[in-house]
Amino acid sequence: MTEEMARARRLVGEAGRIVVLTGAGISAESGVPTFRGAGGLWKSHRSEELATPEAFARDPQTVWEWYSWRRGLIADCAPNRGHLALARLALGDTPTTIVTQNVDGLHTRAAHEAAGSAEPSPALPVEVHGAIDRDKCSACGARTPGTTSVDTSSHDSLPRCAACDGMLRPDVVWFGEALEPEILSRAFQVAQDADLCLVVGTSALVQPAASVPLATLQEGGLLIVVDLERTPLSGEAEVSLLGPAGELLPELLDVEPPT
Ligand code: BJW
Ligand code: ZN
Repeated sequence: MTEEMARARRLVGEAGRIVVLTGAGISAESGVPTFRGAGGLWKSHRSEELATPEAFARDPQTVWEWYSWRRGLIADCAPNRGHLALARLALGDTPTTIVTQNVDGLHTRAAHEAAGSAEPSPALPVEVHGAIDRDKCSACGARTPGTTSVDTSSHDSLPRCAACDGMLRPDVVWFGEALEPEILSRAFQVAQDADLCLVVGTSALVQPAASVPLATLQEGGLLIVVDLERTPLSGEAEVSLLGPAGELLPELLDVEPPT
């Protein structure tokens, strides 16, 4: 075991309350593409043409095609050892909240898998950017389970709200849109209350989510960063562990399934 890993394990063992902030990197080993970097979604797709309300207003067919493709891709993925290690941590004795920027639902699936017949709720994530498997009406805001097999062949075939006939859209947060205020304040509150923040697989470029770990630091807590590369938060971290989350998290957290 490296000295860094040993130090990080000590910090986890000593923590009274933990917050975890995850990003796309934790799901990379499950086969979900990240956004930035080599192989990232933004390499082949321009974010402003797909992940903004203006893009949806201009060309909803193209936006729906992209999200339908991603829904299908994610449906074929499963939580990896990193998601499961975090879920077991959250189901254990140290109060832990998982805050995720991911919309893929893999933390939720890991929570159910790790809990077995026990209560999964302590391991259910705070999803600050929404969930790709839900739809939201762009007119009245009603939320519904995601339309399966969206017919993107024409503008008129796109899914519509049963209540008001407005256009449905994926229930995710696009650039320029506000995050749900209650969800965002919950994320900052748990970060403030934590004495350790574990940041996993995020480039920490997208605000306001990237500032969640700063709330822990501002209250005198510590940071551990787990990522393939150094990120803007690495300089603030007590320990920076470089490598794949699916390998590092089980070693760092060393948590057994609940009996
Ligand atoms: C591994 C690994 C492995 C790989 N193991 N590691 C302040 C300053 C500047 C700009 C702003 C600001 N405040 C707001 C803004 C604007 C904007 C923003 O932040 N822009 C910056 C990019 C410049 N923010 C917003 O617009 C937000 N809204 C807002 O602030 O509204 C204000 C408002 C208030 C009131 C009224 C109206 C408005 C909204 C942001 C929404 C972000 N949405 C997306 C899309 C979600 C839907 C979808 O999935 O399609 O969220 S963008 C995308 O980025 C997605 C992600 O959640 C998010 C973060 O990405 P993440 O997770 O960090 O992924 P990557 O790919 O960037 O990084 C992966 C990391 O993993 C890397 O570090 C790899 O090394 C690592 N890795 N494999 C470990 N195996
Ligand atoms: Zn509606």
